[in-house]
Amino acid sequence: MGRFLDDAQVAAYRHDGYASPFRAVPAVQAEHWRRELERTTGAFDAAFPKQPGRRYASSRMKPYLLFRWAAEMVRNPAVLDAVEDLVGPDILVYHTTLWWKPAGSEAFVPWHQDGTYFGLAPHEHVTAWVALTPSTPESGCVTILPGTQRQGQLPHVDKPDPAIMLSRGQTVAAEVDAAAGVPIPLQPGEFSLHDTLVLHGSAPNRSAHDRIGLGISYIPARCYHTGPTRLSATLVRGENRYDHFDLEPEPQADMDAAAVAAHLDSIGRFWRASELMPEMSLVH
Ligand SMILES: O=C(O)CCC(=O)C(=O)O
Repeated sequence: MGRFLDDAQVAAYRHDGYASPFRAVPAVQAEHWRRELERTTGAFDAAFPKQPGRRYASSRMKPYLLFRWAAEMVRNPAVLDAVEDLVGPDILVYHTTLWWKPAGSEAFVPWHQDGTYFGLAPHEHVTAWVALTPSTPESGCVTILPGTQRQGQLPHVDKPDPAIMLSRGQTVAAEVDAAAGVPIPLQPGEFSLHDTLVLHGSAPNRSAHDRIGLGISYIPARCYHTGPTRLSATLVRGENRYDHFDLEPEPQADMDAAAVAAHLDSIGRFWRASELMPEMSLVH
């Protein structure tokens, strides 16, 4: 018996490849995190400006290594209880992406499977998408193609398009029945869970407000990276009993020197891994 999800919810996740919505924190806490997010990412971007044509350690990747609000989010007890019901008690954060879709933006996410670009085995990774603003069909919420995880890993192609929020425009190469898509709306402080192989994407933001959420990639400690690079991850529950990853430190203060160094080290390992495994993406 689960600690957060009931048997029917676990069964629905296994069958459909997702489960939603669940509450992580009250809306007022989500609003506090959103304000902190805007303050801290602004400060980071000013201190470490993007250098065109060069790789840079974006605060949109693994923000939980830089900022206290994100460190708290990836350790949220309700989210971890739900993830534990799906993958067991030893849980690592492998990756995290800040999905910030500005008001009225054409940015979108094409149909894809997360597992394609993570270089992980077995395919047990779960994404928790935690909303910090309303995420609705109008604002371009995540849309799932239920049951598609049962097709296994599908081929993807790169489709360079500046409006695509994935680093290389990675898109599933198979025929997709978009009409079968199920939008998963969330209110601030709510979260959804989706399987690493379920096809999903999201449309442009047609609303007057930014749509912001944190996509947290949780893995059971038994998962390993299939490439030769030793990657790092954060232990958030249980034990790192398989030692497949070096453990990352928790930031003690926003963007302090140790946090910036740990973030750069972790992202740098991803860069190296992606060079050795070209199918990996840096962002997603
Ligand atoms: O936030 C989005 O629009 C896409 C999210 C996504 O692809 C993911 O969390 O895996």
